[in-house]
Amino acid sequence: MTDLVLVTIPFSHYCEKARWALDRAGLAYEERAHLPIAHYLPARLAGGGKTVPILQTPGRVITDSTDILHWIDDRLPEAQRLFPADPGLRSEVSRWEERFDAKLGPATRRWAYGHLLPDGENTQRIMQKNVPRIEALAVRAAFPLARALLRRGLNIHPESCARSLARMHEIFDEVSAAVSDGREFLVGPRLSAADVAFASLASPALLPDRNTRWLCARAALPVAMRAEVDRLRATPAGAYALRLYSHHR
Ligand SMILES: N[C@@H](CCC(=O)N[C@@H](CS)C(=O)NCC(=O)O)C(=O)O
Repeated sequence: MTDLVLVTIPFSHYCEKARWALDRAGLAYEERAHLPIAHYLPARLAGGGKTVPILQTPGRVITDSTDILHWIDDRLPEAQRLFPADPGLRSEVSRWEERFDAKLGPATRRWAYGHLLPDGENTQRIMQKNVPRIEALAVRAAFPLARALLRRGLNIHPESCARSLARMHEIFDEVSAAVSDGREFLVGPRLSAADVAFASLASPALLPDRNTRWLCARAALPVAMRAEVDRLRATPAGAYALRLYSHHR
């Protein structure tokens, strides 16, 4: 029994970021997962807006993944928090995290959908996992419509996907430069919100083994996507994110 409810789209990487922080803090929660578009009503009923994750707590409803991480931090001893107390480290963590939230998350999402949506069979399989049966049936019955809505909603076409891939490379290069000295964490001596945000928001482009429950196995990816995933996994930034998944997720 728990009084925390997390409303999600199960394969959303922002939701993965919130789940990671909740799991790491040992906080029990009930996840209510929905498909994109089908999530609108549950999100509203939960007291949120258009986007997930939404965390319902006894005191308030939190409608942004970063705010969820801060709320969790308030419940943890200083040594376990994702935002360090030291002002210099804290502002560096926040700077990276904001960049990942604003630029990396939208880019990996658009790029991954751009590859996955044409592969109707695999995408339907991903979408039917972990959601209410009625939504799984609906997506099976009306996949072409769902696909068209997603393409329009996320502005997915070859040029925008190419721009997103360029943005991903830019951010991976920045992170690779920062971790090329072999450090375990992006900022400071222990896991921070910058690490959790990077690994989660990069996960559609890295397919960490620990995240396949929410996405799919690498072997099931379209060939061109798999090739890029393998390239990104081999970068210092990719290797660092995969290490975070192996050791800290
Ligand atoms: N800044 C928000 C972004 C969350 C976000 O973009 N969520 C996406 C899923 S990946 C969403 O709910 N999209 C639905 C929509 O915009 O209609 C956060 O960090 O929580």
